[in-house]
Amino acid sequence: MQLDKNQIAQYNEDNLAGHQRKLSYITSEIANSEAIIQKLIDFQIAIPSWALGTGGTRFGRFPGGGEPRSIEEKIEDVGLLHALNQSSGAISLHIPWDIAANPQSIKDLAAQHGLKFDAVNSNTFQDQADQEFSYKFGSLQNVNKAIRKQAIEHNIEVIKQGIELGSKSLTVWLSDGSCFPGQLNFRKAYQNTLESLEEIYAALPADWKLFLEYKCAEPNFYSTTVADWGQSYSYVQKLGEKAFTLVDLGHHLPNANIEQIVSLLLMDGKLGGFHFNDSKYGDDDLTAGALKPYQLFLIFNELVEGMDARGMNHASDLGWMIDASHNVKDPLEDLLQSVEGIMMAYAQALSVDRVALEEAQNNNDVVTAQEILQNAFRTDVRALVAEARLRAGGALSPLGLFRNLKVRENLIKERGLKAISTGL
Ligand code: PSV
Ligand code: MN
Repeated sequence: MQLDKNQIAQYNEDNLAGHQRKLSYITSEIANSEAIIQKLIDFQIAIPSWALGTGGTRFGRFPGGGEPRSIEEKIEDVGLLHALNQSSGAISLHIPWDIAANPQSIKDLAAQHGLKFDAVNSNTFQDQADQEFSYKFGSLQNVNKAIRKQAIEHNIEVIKQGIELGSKSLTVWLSDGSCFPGQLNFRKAYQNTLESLEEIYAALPADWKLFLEYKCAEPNFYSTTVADWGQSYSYVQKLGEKAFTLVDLGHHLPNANIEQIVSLLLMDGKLGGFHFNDSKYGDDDLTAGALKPYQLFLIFNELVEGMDARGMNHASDLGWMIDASHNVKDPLEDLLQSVEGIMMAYAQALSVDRVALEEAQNNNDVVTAQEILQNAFRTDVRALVAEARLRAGGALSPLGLFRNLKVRENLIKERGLKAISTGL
């Protein structure tokens, strides 16, 4: 299914008066609203190819129908999101869940939808039917050199596929670790992993980045070989200037101060990018901003401050991606909600009065500092985000138009009720 520009224009026309009323109020409240709108237009959040279908638990899976059955249909789905919000202009592939048999035609198809290829993701956390050795006891950390070699070669193959598609980064997430005390020599597991990563790093093109994602637990529940930002940082520092830590918001122990982690990684030039989601108990649970929107805002507050301090381009100098998977919502609707949540946190962070905040911090005026942040967070910036979409050619309310045009019903008609997407 492809959206017609006229349908979007008509929908916007019908909803314009209400929007303009809200916009004129917020622009009178926020001094730099025009600059914020411009930054929002530039900001793109990549959609993971595995989030387009239902999933997310190791128990039942309850597909709602019309899921994309091929990489082409996944691109079509991201194209739909991008047409609606003009902020989802990239797709991140997970290999081998998504293999582009004919990279040039896949690249052309993506370009038709205005999409680029974001980071490519390797997968050594599952065994594939045709692979020689099992990853049951780890991949890059494995005590067996031949298994490590197989995992290294897979990552190099993923880089090659990424090159053909125009990706510029590889994300490595390892499920490596141990389930029981005594199973693993931590030091040897670290050293094997480092050596393996060095070989992968050596295969990176000059203009590529390697993102090393960490996760505190699951599927191993005693130790994880890249468990937290400190461990990821230790690896990426040794690897070199093209290696960075990737922060997935769902991968921390409870109450971790993620905004502080972000700030310090950024300060040291070692923050590579994000996997956005929200989380109460486990991994990739919830829509970004669904549960802890203040935390998401505080993270963006550090990002804006830290990126500006280093003269970085907000839109292009870090990798921005969603990583979520849900069982009970329409995946496309959920992704629209996530993008909206992220955009709102970003817009609020852009509206923080940095001069006043710095002054409050220098005067140890804790109350004023807190007020400044809370005021920004409590400001309803939805009209600014909608205005950015409107100017970029998207819909005033992507979710509203999605329902209005019965997009899911159409996808079910095209693909069938039993169409199921690859992924977890
Ligand atoms: C692991 O939980 C993870 O966050 C990694 O990013 C994987 O690539 C993705 O989820 C798989 O769903
Ligand atoms: Mn992730």
